[in-house]
Amino acid sequence: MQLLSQFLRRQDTDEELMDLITTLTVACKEIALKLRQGALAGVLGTTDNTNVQGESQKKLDIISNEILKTVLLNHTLVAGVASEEESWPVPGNKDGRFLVLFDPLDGSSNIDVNVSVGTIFSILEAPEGEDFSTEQPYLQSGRKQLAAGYVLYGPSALLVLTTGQGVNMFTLSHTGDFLLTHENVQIPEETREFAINMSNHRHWEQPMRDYIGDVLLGADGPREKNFNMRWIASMVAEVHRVLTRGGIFAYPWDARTPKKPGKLRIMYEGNPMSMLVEQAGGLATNCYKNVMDVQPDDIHERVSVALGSSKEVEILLEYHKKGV
Ligand code: AHM
Ligand code: MG
Repeated sequence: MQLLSQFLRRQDTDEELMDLITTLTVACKEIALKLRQGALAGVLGTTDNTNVQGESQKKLDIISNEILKTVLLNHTLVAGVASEEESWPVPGNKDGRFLVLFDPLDGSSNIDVNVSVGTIFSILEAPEGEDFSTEQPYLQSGRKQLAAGYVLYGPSALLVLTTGQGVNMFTLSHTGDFLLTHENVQIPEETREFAINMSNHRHWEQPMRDYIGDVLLGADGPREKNFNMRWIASMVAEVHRVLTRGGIFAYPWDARTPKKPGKLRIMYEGNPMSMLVEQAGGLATNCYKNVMDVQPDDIHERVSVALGSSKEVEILLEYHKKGV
């Protein structure tokens, strides 16, 4: 079985990018360890703090964020980091080549019930001569990502990575190495499985309600086939299912927050997951266009997300075209 480093070398990955990815995995292994210990290490539960988006922070949100910051900002290649849990970007080495953006612990509302969570990351080139404590250098569209991925902390810990040459999965071994276990992952074009938080139905745009309405009619409706539904409430686990066996995952626009297109954040969730999905042959949209073509104006900007099996996402896009 191949080590992550051997695989990246085989793909002719840029040496410095390889170095950075290896460093990221060091932080994720540390997070995996904390998660494994759970209540024994006293790391479960909620703090009195809220993050910049007004969400209450779990102890493990803060611990994971600190681990990633410490490991990455001590690396000379890192010019700065931006995190879902930080109000502002944090500068690193001003001559560093990379910016790293991350959601330290996605799905953390599930921590206390021991459901799978994950670290999502996105790597960008650091533009020269910029101030990396400001938002500007980070506001690059998803198309500019050099690499993206996540580490899913589930029954096994898995690194799912793309450097723009397909998607590959690496399982954390008992020796602490990420070993290649799934090569060149491809999302099936068609699916009978959807994932959406149905409790928000009344707040969606009409095209989304129409689409889901027809899906629910199953074989008796215009789709002429029955669908199954899943909702883990942990995007990283949801996207992992889509990458593994296909499906459509959506967190759409919601009338309760009209100025915020959705719940998920473009820089830490939308863009990295979209790069993985597109690299695996799927589609990742905001219901109107590809997420990675959206130009972000704010480091914590939200985005509607509908991603997964290409033919299914195309059908969803048709409902939205009709609705305009
Ligand atoms: P988080 O980054 O604070 O964990 O929030 C994002 C999560 C996603 O992982 C998941 O898809 C969604 O929030 C679940 O939302 P809901 O609580 O509406 O089911
Ligand atoms: Mg998240």
